[in-house]
Amino acid sequence: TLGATAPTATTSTAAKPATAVASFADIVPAPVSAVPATGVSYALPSSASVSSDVAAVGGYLAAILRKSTGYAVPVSTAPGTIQLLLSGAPAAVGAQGYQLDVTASGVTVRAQAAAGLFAGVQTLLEILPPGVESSTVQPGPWTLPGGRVVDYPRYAYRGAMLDVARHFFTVAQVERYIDQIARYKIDYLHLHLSDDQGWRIAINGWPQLTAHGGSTEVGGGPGGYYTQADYAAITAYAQQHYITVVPEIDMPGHSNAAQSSYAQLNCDGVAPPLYTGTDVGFSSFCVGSPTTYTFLDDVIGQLAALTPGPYLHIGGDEAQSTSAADYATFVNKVQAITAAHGKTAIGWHDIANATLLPSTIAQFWDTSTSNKALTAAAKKGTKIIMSPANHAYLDMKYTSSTPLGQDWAGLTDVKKAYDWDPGAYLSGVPASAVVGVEAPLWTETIVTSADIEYMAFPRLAALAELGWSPESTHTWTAFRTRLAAQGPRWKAAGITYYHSTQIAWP
Ligand code: TNX
Repeated sequence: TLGATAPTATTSTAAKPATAVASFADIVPAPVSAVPATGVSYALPSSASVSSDVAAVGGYLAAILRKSTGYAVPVSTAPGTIQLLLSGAPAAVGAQGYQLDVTASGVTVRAQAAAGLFAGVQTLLEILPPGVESSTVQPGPWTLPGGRVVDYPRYAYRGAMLDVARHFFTVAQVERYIDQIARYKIDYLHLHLSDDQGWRIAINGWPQLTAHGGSTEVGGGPGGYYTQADYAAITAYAQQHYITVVPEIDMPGHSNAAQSSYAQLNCDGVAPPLYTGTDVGFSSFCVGSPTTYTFLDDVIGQLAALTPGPYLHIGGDEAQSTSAADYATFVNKVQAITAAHGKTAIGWHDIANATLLPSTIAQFWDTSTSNKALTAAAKKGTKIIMSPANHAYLDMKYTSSTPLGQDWAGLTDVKKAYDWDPGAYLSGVPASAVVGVEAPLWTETIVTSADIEYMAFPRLAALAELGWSPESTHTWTAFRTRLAAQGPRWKAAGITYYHSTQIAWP
């Protein structure tokens, strides 16, 4: 059961502490089990230290604590006031779960693997006062409520997608988003690296892709691209946050930037001009030309070599300028190329119209709750990532007056983002076919990090909870309260979140 009330803070004066003690009931995503120990709390002393069986996770926690507490927070192997241990965790927590104990004498996180320790650290931070999110020293006291959390995820795939093609975002901006999504136990970052409006990843031997195809973006701005070293830096930073990058090259449509860079990728041999509008469905690689596959073998091969994770996203959406027969031919060839480079393909659910390899994963993005081709594929074993546009798309407007975003899938305020069940959403698709959820952020109207944050928060937290928390915790009224407690945290972190009127922010 979830703790309903926060234990009262013990302070030496009668004055109300500057920061109330957080409650186990406020943890987002809701944990599997959180049992408060009535009357027990633990305040970090100024001598607080971290010991960790995984040095990097200890270092991550200590760095956050140092900034906001101003304490030295050394990391050592001698038992610290906060201990992160790869021993003693219950078997049920698996590879990503953890057990967190706060007693009168200290804090212990136990896990079976480093990723579990990292997840436990996120929960630990959430039961510290909101000021812990600040990058400057805050007053404290740094009191944690006593009790035990035992926690592990519902789904293995809990994703966020950032479209760096419609508008380009720098390595630092992507890293900032990684910092933010990691706090909600997101474990995949899908980067939409190419579209009609821009090509964002350097490919050796094809320099025009970035020199020309990367030189603009929606609205005609300068665009940009990642060198292979930049991309490696992003994947490494993500790995340090236990996040796996899924790179996407969208094809056979959404391909104008590449086709504009190389005439030979067009069936008529003519390179079209760069495109900075927001229409979709007008471009297609030349499916019948061997050059197309020579090119894609280089792209997929290099991207596969650079990508530590198992997945490559091959796009496949809205190929309205590709015939049905060509589409199937193309998707089948690209799946084979992806497999030849040792990766598992993910594609937008449109790929269910081709012959899917057993390992290929389909990402559902429609607004309907039924899809014939996808249901048929699921019955043959295809696994599905759920991103229904009317619930999971972070680029939809919250209300008709939201200054950013689109509304083709409807308006999506927090309740709509939260109130659906990924496991029971698609008719005819068994719950066992669903491997997780993803919150895509398309960026036709999104230009700055503040824009990203305004669209992602609070909805990303809703999607993260759908991905992590057991279905049994799913209650809008409880979620609203939990989410409200995130407001002061986002404020302290400098995140420009949307103050939805559906939430009673403190
Ligand atoms: C549809 S959904 C798209 C994207 C757009 C998005 C805008 C999907 C797989 N494709 O190309 O950016 O809508 O909301």
